[in-house]
Amino acid sequence: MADHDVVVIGAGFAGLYQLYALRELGFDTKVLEAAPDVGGTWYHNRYPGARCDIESIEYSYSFDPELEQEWDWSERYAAQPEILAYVRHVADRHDLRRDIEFDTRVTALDFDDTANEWTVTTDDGARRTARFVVAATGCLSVPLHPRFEGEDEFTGATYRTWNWPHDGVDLTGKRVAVIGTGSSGLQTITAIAPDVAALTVFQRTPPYAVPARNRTITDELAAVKAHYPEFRELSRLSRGGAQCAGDEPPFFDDLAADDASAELGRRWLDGGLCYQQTFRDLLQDPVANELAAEYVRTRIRETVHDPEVAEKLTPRSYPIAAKRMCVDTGYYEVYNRDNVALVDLTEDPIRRITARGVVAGETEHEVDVIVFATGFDAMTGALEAIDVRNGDRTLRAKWADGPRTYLGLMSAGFPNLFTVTGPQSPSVLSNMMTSIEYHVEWIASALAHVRERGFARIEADVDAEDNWVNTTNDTADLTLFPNAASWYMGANVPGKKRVFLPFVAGVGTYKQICDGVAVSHYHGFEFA
Ligand code: NA7
Repeated sequence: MADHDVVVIGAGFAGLYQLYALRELGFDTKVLEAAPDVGGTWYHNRYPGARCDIESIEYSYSFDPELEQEWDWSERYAAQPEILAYVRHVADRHDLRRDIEFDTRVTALDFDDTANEWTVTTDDGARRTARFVVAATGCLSVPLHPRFEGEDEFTGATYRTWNWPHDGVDLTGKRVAVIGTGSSGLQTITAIAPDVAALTVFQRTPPYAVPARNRTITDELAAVKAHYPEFRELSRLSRGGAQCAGDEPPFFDDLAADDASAELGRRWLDGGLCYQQTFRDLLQDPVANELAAEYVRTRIRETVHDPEVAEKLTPRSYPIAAKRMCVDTGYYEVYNRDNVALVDLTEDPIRRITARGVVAGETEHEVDVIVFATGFDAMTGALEAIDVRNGDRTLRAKWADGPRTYLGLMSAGFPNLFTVTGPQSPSVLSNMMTSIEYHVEWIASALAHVRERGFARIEADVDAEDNWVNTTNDTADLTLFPNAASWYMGANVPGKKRVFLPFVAGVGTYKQICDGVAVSHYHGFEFA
C-alpha cells in the first residue's frame, strides 16, 4: 500500500491547482515543494520591476468562479508582489497548505514495475511511495549560472534575478553591472536605472521589445467579469491561450503593403505580445517576419538618441518572436540617460571578472554590484535535475537527444508519471495559466479513469510517442522558430541538444487533440 495516491512536485500555480483538483476527486495527495512557501516562479523572482508579460485578466485561475469575481487586478500586467499575494490567497482560500511539505526538494523518483508505485526521495533523505507522480516543476525553474573566470575575486556584491533577496537591495548611488537582456534583465535595467549612480548593461543578443502600455484596468476588468466563462472559453480555443484584441489576424499575403504596416502600427499601439500575432503567418513567412522586425527596429532608432547605441540595441540576427519577445515600459529610453552605458558582447566579449568589475574586450568596467539575469535551463531542466528511474532506464538517458513524450504529458517507459506543461506541449508558447489548467484537469480525469476501471498503471505507448515527437518536430520545422538560438531550442545551455521544445501549433489545436485522445478511451496510452 503506497503512502499516497499521488505526489505532486512543486507548489506553483500548477502544483496548487493539481492538489485542489485531485483532492476534489478524493485522491490522497501530497505536494512537495523545495521553497519555503507557495508561488514557484513568483516566489523566487523578486528582482526590481519583476512583472508578468501576460495580461492579468488572462493570467489567473478560471477554476474558481467566485475567486474570479472577487479578485481585483490593479494593472494590465501585474507586478510580482501582486501575483504572489494572489497565489498565497488561493492557497489559503482552499486550505491547500495542509497537504504541502515545504523546504523539501525531490531528488529521485524510482518506479517499482511490479508494485506499480514510485518511491520519491527528497533532499532530507526521506522516502515515500506514491502510486502516481505529477511533476509540476515549472518551465523556467532551473536558473543558469554561467561561470565567468575570476568571479570569486569580485569584492562587490553579486545578485541573481532568480533569487533576489526578499528584503530588497538598496542600489542607490551604486555602480551596477547587469549581465543579460532577456525579460528579467530588461525589467531590472528599466527599474533600477533612475536610482543607481551608473549602470552598465552587458548585452549578448539584443531582444525585440514591445511596449506594455501598462495601465490600471478597473473598467476593463469589470467588463470581462460580466462574462468571464465565455471569455475563458475563447482563450482556451485561441492560439496562445490568451486573446488578442480585434479580429482573427490576417494572413500577410492577403494584405496590401499599407494595410500590413497599419496592422503593425495598431498592434504596437495596443502593446504586449499580441504584436507577434499581427499576421497569422508571422512566424512562417520570412517576408512578413522581416516587416514586423523592421517596424520594431525603426521604433528603436526613433527612441534612442545616440545612433551607435541604437544600432547595438537593434536585433538583426534572428527572426522576430523566434526568441521570446520582451514586454517593456521605457526600456529603450533608459539608454538616453547619462548614467547608462551599453556593452555589446558580440564586439567585446566578457573576458573575466576581477576584484573591481567586469572586463569586456579590452576595457575593465569598474562596478560595485553585478546582477546576473542569465536565464534558465528551460522546460526539461527541472525534470532532468531529478534522478528519474525505472529499473536500469533513466529519463536523463532517454532524453539525452531531446525530450520524448506523448502529448507532453507522459514519457514511455515511465508509467504513472505525468508532467504539467511539459516539453512538446504548448506551455511556454502560451499563457501558462490556460495551459496549466488544461493539463491539470486532463491529468485529474485520466487518474479518475484509471481508478474507475480498477487499473494500477497508465503509460504512454512507444509508437504514439514516436508519432508525437515527429509531429512536434515537423510542425516546428514549418516555422521560423528553429532559426533562432533560443531557450525554446535549448540553445542557451552549453551541451544541451538543440531540439525545439514546445508544441507550436497552438493551444486550441492542442486541446482538440488531447480532448480527442481522452474521448477515444485514451488512445495511445496503455493501461494495466
Ligand atoms: P532569458 O530570456 O533566457 O535571458 C537571459 C539573458 O542572459 C539573455 O540575454 C542571454 O543572452 C544572456 N546570457 C546568458 N548567458 C550569458 C553569458 N554567459 N554571457 C552573457 N549573457 C548571457 O531569461 P530571462 O530570465 O530574462 O527570461 C526568461 C523568461 O521569463 C522570459 O522569456 C519570460 O517568459 C519570463 P542570449 O540571448 O542567450 O545571447
